[in-house]
Amino acid sequence: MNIDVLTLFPEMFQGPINESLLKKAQARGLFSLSVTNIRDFTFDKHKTADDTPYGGGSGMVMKIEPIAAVISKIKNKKPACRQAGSKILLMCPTGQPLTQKKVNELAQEKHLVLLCGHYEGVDERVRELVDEEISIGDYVLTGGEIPAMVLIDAVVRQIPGVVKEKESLENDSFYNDLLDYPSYTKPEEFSDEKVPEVLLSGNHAKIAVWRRIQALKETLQNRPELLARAELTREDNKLLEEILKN
Ligand code: 4FV
Repeated sequence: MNIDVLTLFPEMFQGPINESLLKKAQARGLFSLSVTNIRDFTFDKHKTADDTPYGGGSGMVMKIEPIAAVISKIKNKKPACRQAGSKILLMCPTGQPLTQKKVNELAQEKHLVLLCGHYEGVDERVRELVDEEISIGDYVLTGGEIPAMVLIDAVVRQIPGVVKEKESLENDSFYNDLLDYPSYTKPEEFSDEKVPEVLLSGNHAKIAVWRRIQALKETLQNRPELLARAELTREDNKLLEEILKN
C-alpha cells in the first residue's frame, strides 16, 4: 500500500510513523509513506497557503489552489490514482466516524491520499476534490495531522504481515464488535491480586470460554450499544443470559 499525506506541517510525521511496527512495516516494504508539504504548491513569493474567510470571522482558511495543484500532481504521478484502489480522504470533524469496519475497508486499497486540514479548515470547494471525509471523533483538533496518523496506524496494522500473529488482530477490541478480554502477564501475584486461576490451568478450552465471557461482560458494562451490532453465536447468547442472571 502507498500512502500520500498532504499537510502544511510535514515534520509532524517524523516521530510516530518512524517507530515500532510502522517503521518495520516500511522497512519490509509492506507499505510506503510519502509526506508532501502543501506550501510547496504555492506560487506567490509569500508561499500563501491560507487566507481570511469571506464574510468575516476569526481564524484562517486553507486556500484551494495549492491543494488542487498537489492533488492533480499526485493523480498524474500515480496511475493507480486514476484506477480503482485509490482513495483521497479529507480528515475533518464533519467526516464519517472512523470505525474498525472502515479501517478494514480502507486497508484493502492500494493507494490512500490523506489531506490534512488546519486552522479553521479547508475552503469548502476542496470537498469536491476528495472521495471521502473521515473524522476520528467528535472534538476539534488543531489540525488533521494527528487524525491522519491515527488512520495510518489503524490501517497499516491490518496489512497482512504487519502484525505477525493474525490471531492478535482477531482478538482486538472491535474486531468482532466486542471489547477485548483482560490480559495478564508475570508476576502471578501483585499486591494480593492474583492472576485468575483458569489462565494458569493450561486448559485452552476453559481459557477460551473464560475470555469470551470477559469480553461479553466488558462490552455489556462499558459499551452495551456494541452488543446490538455484534455477530453473537448461540453460545454467546447463552453466556450472556448467564451473565445477566448473576
Ligand atoms: C478532525 C477530527 C479535526 C478541525 C479544524 C483541523 C481539525 C482543523 N479531523 N477528525 N476530529 N480537524 O478536529 O479528523 O482544521
